[in-house]
Amino acid sequence: MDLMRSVIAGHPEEVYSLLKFKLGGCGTVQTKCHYDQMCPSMRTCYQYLNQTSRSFAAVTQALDGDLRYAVCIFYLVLRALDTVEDDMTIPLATKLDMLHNFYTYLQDPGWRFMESNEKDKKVLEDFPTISQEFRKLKPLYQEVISDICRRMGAGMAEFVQREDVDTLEEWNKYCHYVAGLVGIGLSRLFSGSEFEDAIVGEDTELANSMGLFLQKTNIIRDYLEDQVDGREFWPKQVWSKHAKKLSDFRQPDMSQNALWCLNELVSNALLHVPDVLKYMSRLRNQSVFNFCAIPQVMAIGTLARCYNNIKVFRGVVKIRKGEAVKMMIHATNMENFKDIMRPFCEEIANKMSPHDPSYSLTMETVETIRQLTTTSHSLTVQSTLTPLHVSCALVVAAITWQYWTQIHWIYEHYIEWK
Ligand code: IN0
Repeated sequence: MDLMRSVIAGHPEEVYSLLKFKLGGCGTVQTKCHYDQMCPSMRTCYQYLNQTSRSFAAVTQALDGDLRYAVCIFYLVLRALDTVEDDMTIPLATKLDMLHNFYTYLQDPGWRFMESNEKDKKVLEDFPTISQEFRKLKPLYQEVISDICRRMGAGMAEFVQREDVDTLEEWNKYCHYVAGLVGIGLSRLFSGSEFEDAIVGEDTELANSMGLFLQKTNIIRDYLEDQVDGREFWPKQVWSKHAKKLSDFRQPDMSQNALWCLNELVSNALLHVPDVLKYMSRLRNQSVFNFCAIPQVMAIGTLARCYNNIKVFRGVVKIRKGEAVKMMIHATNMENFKDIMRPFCEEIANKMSPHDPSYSLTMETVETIRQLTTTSHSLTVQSTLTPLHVSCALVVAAITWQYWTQIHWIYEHYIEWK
């Protein structure tokens, strides 16, 4: 299905990336974990990580040394905290108490929460397994994770009592709590592992931008899903210029207003790209680079797809699997990272209209990103295949795909946790 989607969309070169990825030839996300050598509780943690996010789990498990355990536990602990924040069935007073005290539960071997109705409730129900592994991490990692949980829990408590997000300043603040702090924590883990220089952990501004760029992209993309669930994360300062209520953007006669608001928010998110590029250029360790690069290239791809796209208000906007895999495989060094970013920036530039109220701000940012991402080579020149070559390759690909799908099914059901 993914193969066909890439071909239909006029991107047969993605077929090669999809096959390479599916056949396991992708070093970026190849796991270095040996489950058989792990204690049962750590194995369970990896199981939870794999259940919550497959592609993120793969790059996490490819991290070097003890960093992979620290990041896995950090992710699960954050998932648990996030699950508390999201659960609308928890009474407000209980929720506030839990958010403020969450970091103390890391030291309590018996703490668990059995009353959640959320899809990831397992991480709360089996929190003792996660906290047990947390307490085995080296003290420096424990301090970082605990500190981030304390600050994030307090920040979430502040926002849980509000209906919506008012100003752009507040939008930045909310995104700082739920994602910027993740960037700050991860960066301190990277430096603490000594795989990265101290400056990576010390420069909290850049680390914060890494998280803000991801979170703003999620918020922009998830407009409809959040509306359906009764949540609003788009900042009022921006949407109130174009509508009386945020939900108005769902009306067909509000399309132009909806797009102007959307474009202004995309433009705001793009402001973080220069910081993202600077942060990425400081990374020295290959596994850390891959881990950080993948979500960022997915985000710029998603933003480019969302820009001026009415489908944001009608359904789900996603990048093709083939495109995502191609990016995952290539995002392994700074030159390639820029080569992936730049065409998305051009995709936005091509969709811009001078009638758009945020045109000049977007143009300015796009121009800055253009300058920062200009490199000596480009991904597009790599494709020198003739149409005949491509057609033959597609036939071979389709046959291999069928064969592989069957083999992989057997593999996944038999071998995974043995
Ligand atoms: C993340 C981030 C993440 C990874 C690498 C470096 C980062 C630096 C700063 C901030 C966050 C960083 O990545 C994940 C990616 C992810 O989960 N992707 C999903 C797809 C999706 O659309 O949700 C997948 O299934 O692969 C991420 O989104 N967040 C996250 C959470 C914890 C950690 Cl340790 C790292 C969530 C968020 C809110 C953006 C911070």
